[in-house]
Amino acid sequence: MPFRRLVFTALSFVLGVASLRAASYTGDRPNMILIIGDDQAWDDSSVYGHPHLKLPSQERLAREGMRFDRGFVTSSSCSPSRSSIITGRYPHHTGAEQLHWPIPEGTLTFVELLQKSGYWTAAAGKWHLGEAVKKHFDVVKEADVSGFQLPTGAAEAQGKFIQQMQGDARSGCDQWVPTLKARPKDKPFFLWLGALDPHRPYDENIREHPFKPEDIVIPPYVIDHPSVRKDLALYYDEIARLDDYIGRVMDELDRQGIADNTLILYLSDNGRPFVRDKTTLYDSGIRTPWLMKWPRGIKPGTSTMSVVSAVDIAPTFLELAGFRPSPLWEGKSFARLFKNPKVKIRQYAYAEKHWHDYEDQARAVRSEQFKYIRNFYPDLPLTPSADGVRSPMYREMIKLRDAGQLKPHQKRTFVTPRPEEELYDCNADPHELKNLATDPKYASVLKSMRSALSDWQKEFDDYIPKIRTLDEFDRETGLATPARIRPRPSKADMLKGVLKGRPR
Ligand SMILES: [Ca+2]
Repeated sequence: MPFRRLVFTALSFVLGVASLRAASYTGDRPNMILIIGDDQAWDDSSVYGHPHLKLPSQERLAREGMRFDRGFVTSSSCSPSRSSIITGRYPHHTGAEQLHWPIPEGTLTFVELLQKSGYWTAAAGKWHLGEAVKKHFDVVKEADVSGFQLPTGAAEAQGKFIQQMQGDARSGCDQWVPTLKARPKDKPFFLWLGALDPHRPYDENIREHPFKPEDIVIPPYVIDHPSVRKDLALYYDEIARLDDYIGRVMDELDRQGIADNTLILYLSDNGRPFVRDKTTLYDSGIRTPWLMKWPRGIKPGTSTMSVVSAVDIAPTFLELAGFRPSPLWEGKSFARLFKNPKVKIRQYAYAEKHWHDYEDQARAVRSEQFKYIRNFYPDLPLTPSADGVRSPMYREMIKLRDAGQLKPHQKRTFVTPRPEEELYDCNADPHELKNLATDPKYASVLKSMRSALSDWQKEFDDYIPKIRTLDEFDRETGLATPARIRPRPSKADMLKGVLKGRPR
């Protein structure tokens, strides 16, 4: 372990204990519920302007609470994003920055501190954080993901899933309300509620009124095709199913008479599981719907443009639970926004891209208006996640690419080399199509965004690994390569393997 990391880890332990002791509790601490959607892009919601994707529960959260218009996750990848939230650290500091790496034993989480301070802590639904932090929860009701992650053996070779969960259980949300009902009534509680929706794979007819091809909004950087509209409609169906479950949680809080002092935060771990979305550092990958309701502390029907990051959730929740601020947490509490939505919490949000089915390394910094991306492996194409490669959209795009019929923006997922630097005006160009990094008019913006990223990298000891990790799927077919083994080894085990001469 590098010396600075060692110091950090020791400091984490000391500060963790100290902040625990320093906490001053009242008998009236809020209950807190974190609901995490799985792959919902920020704008695939009527709350954020989608004309057809009507989501009554997300609308209710916004109407009865606060809508955040600049909310970002730190990784556009499931487990690294969640690991960053629960540890309150940037992905490269979690020990779990690659997809499927478990959080290492001994890692402090904000949930552990809540638990030690008297909260009842429970998780239900999608887990994806590894075994070590399960003890920070009094109860973990983990959704069965056997029909969700690609299996091994013959089914794997064919790229097929084995479905075991049936019906609404496949949402991953069916244990949310039973968990809330089972809470002890004499303590405050924290719930970590993870959905499997709207992650792939998709089923037809999960809704009484499924979305139709004409309901679909197609981003300009991908193609319009009947199979694409159908696939996106199934994704919308799952977003709507998840929305139903968010509503059931709110209804249960009302039924128990505890809604007034219960905070709900809904966000997604990353963006849309389609091409140039999930796993990328564009807004369609890292910007998330971010809705909070807490009648006692947040004025209804408010919104904020203040930039917030998912790394800010841990210090915010701990502040609300009576903990003092601590440098242990790499984000900043945004609780001040509840009283004044105009307060600036941070000038920039930061995000990281690490291996996710395929190798890549990139970092991004986002201000209220601009996005700067630094691609460290520009020789690699911007391949989507393997489930995206197997999707109808990518299959059609490969056909059109081979026929020379893709438009320039649509080719970007295949083209190498990529630019080392990208700069976008996200207000004027929300799909991030016009790279301004070489435009002299934006030289000063480029300079300040570049400095912001480099300062952050220094402050948080960021680094690019010396050795590349092998792709575990073919970039053209999305089928597994011999490098794929399950369960995926931890970061420590993979590094041990590299030292013994095994490829990584
Ligand atoms: Ca996800």
